[in-house]
Amino acid sequence: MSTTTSKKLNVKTGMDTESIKADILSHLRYSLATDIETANKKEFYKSVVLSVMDRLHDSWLNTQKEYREKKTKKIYYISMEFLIGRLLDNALVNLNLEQEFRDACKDLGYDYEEIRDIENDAALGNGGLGRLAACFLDSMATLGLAGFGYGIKYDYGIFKQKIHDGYQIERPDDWLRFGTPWATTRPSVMYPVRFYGRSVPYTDEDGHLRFKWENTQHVYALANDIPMPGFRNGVVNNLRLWKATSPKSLDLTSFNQGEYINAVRDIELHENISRVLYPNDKIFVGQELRLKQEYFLVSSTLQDILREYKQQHDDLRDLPKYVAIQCNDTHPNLAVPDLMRILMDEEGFDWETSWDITVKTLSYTNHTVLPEALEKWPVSMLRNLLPRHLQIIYEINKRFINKVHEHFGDDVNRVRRMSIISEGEQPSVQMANLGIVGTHKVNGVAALHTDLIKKTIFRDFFEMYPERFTNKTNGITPRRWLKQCNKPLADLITSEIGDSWITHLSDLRKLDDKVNDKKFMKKYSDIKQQNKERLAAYVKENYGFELNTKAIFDIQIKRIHEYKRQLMLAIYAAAQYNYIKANPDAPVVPRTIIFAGKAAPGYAMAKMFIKLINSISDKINNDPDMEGKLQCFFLDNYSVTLAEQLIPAADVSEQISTAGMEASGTGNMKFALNGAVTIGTLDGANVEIKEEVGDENIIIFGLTVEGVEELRRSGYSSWEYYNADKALKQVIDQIRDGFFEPDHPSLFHTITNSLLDGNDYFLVLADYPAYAEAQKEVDALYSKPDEWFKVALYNTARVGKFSSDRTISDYATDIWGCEDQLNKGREYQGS
Ligand code: 475
Repeated sequence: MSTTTSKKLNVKTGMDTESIKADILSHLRYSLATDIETANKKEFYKSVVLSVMDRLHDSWLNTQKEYREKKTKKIYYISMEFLIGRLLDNALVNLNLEQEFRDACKDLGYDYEEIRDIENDAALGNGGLGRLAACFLDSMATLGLAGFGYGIKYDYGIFKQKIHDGYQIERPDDWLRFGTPWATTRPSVMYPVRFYGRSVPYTDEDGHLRFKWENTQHVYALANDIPMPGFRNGVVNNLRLWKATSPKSLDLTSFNQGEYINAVRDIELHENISRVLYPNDKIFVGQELRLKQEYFLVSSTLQDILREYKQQHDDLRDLPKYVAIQCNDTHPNLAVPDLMRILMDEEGFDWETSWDITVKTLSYTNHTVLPEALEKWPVSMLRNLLPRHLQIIYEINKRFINKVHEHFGDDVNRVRRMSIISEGEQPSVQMANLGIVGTHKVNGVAALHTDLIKKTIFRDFFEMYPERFTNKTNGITPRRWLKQCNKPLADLITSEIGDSWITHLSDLRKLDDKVNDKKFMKKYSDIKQQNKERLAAYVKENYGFELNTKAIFDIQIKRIHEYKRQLMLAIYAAAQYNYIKANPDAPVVPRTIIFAGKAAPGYAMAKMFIKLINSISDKINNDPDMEGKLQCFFLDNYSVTLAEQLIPAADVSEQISTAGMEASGTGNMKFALNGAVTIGTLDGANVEIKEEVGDENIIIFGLTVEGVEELRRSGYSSWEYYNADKALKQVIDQIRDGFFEPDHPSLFHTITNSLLDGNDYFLVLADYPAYAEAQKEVDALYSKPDEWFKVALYNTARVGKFSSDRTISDYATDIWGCEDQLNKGREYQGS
C-alpha cells in the first residue's frame, strides 16, 4: 500500500515535462470534470495552477514542520494590503520550472503566455505600501526567514479604472468571480472576532480588579492561505488572508419567528467586513466599516499567532523571543490594545508584564508624513465598537503622559501634542502616537524620510525615545522586477556575470566594467529597443494607438496625487507641443510620454488631472505637426501586471514629487534596475539612488527639502513664477482658457485656480523652470546613444542596495532579532 502512495506522490511532484503534462490532464479530469478536448482556456489555466500547487505543497508542509521542530522565531507581517499581482510566473521562476511548464503547455496545444494572461491580478492594495508588503514576502521566503503575511481576502480589490471621454470611471474588481486556485480555504482555522458590548469590572480570586468584555456580537474570520515560495531554496511561507463569515448559530430565534429572510440578510452584513478594499491612498476616511476591517484583521491574526505559539511554548512571557509582529503603517495598530487585552483579561497577567511583552513583540512602519493620511479614530466610534480597547488605550495614555511629565517637566503644549487621545470637539485616538508608545521600533522607509519624521511629525517622541527610531530603506524583489518582467535583460546579465545577482543584487556591480564592451552594450541597448517594441505592440493591440518606438519613452506611473506632480509632466508635454508648433523646422528629440495611475474615487483634483492629461494627449496625438516628434498617452487601469510591461520599456523614469513628500518610492528603484534614467527631485529614496548610481547618472532638479522650507518661510508667490516663465505662462493660460477643451473652456479652472490663486501648495510652478532645463539635459544625453546607454547601464549595475533582500536583512537584524536565521544553510548555489 505504501508503494502505491509513494508512486502517486512521485507522479504528483515530478519536475519533468512529462509528469507535469500528466498532472495537468489529471486535474482537468479529476479536479475540474472536463478533458483536454472540451476544456476552455480558463479551465486549462486552472489545471496548470493546480499542478504548480502540487509542486509547492510538500515544501509548504515541510517548511512549516521545520519551523515547528526548530522553534524558529516567527515574523508576522500584518498589512491591510498585499498587492501581489499575478502568481504563476513568480511561482515557476522560484521553483525553477518555467521551461518545463512552457513545454508542457505547448505539447498540450496551448501557448504559455496566453495561459499566464488568464490570471487576474490579486490587486489587494492601493500602491506602494501594498506592493512593498508583497516584495517583502518574496524576500522573507528567499532569505529563509519564517515570515508570514496576514491580511484580508477582499472580494473586491482596487477598482478597475476605465477612461470614458477622458474621465476616470470606477468599476468593481470582481477578481474572485471564478475563484482563485492559489488560495486554500482552511475551515479548521477560524476565529470569532468580537465587536460592541461593554467592559465589565470584577474582582478575581486574588482580589485584583479585572475586566471582562461582555455582550459582544461576533463574526468569524476564516483562513485562506496562499503559498509564498522562496527562490529555489525549498522554502514555502504563507500569506494568510481572512474572509469574514457569519456565525453558524445565527440568531435562531428569528427563524422561529419566521424571520428567515432577515437572518439570511444578516449573514450578508457580517460578510461585508471583507467585501472591499478601501481605495484611498493616503487619505484617511474615518468610516466605521474600515475600523471594523482593521480590528477584524488584528483580532483574527493575534488569535492565530497565540494559538500557534501555545502549541510550541508554554510561557507567554517568552513571546518576544519567538515572535515578532510588524505593523504595516498604523492600520494594524489596534494590535497594541488587543494584545494587552488578551494578556490581561484572558491570560491573567498584570499590566506591567503585559506591557513589557506587547512593546517588545510589536513594531510599526511609517509610510507617509502627509497629515491627511494619519489615522485618527473618533473616541465615540471606538467606545461603541471596541469599548474594552478604548479603556485600555486611555490607561496606556494615562501612564504615558505621566512619563512625559517625568521626562519633560510641565510642558503643557508638548503633552497635548504627544497625547494618544487628542481632545477637542471630536476627541480621537491618534494611531501613530499609539504605535510609537506601544512598540519597540518605529521605522521610516528611506533615509531622508526617517530624518524627516524625527524632525517633524514625531519630533517630541524622538526626543523622548531616540532609540526607537530607525531607518529601513525600502527595496524591491529582483525576482519579479528583473528576472520575470525583463527576461531578455536577465538572460543577458546572467550570460555575462552568472546568476548570483538574483539573490545578491549587488553582484550587478560586475556589469560596471562592461560599459566599454561594445558588443555587450549593443546587446544591452537592443534589449531596451525590443522591450519598447513589445510595449508598442501591446498598446497597438489594446488601444489601436501606435507608439513611436524611436522616441524617448518617458514614463510616469503611480497613484495620481498632487504631491507626485503628474501635472508638471503634463505641463511639460503641452509646452513641448507649443514649442514644436512655433518652431516647425527646429530639430527636436522625439518623445513619447506615457502616464498610468488611478485616482482615489473621492479625490476630485486627481481625477481632474486625468482628464487634463487626456485632453492634452488628444491635442498632441491628433496634430499632424507632432508626428515623429511628440506623443502623449494615458494607459488605463494601472496594475502590477501593467507595470511589469511598462518598466522594462522605459528610457526615462519620472520621480518628480515635491521634496519631502514622497516617503521613499519604489517604482524609482524598479525603473533604475531596468536601465531607465531617472529625472527626479531630491526626495525619498531618489537621494539614495543618486548616491549609488553617481551624480552623473541621474538627472536631479528642483528644490530640496530645505529649499522648500525656505521658500515657504520667505513667502512663496506662484504668480511671480507664472509671470517669469513665458512657456509656463502660455500653458497655464491655455489650460485656463479652454485650449485643450474648447467645448468646455472653464473645465480646468479648479486646476489653474489651485496653481495661481491657491498659491500652488505643491510648488509646481516653483520647480517648473528647473524641470524644463532637466528635460533638456535628457534630450541632450539621449542624442548621444553611446553616452545614454552607459548611464542606463550604470543604473542597472549600481542599484543592488535596493533589493528587498537587503531591506529584509536589515529588519531581521535591527528590529526582529532573527538575524541568525538569515540564509541558514539555504544559500542559493546557482541553477
Ligand atoms: C509611500 N498608503 C511611498 C511606499 O513604503 C513608499 C495610506 C493610508 C491608507 C491606505 N494606503 C496608504 C500609503 O501611505 C503608501 O502607499 N505610502 C507609500 O509607501 C512604501 O515607497 O513613498 O507614498
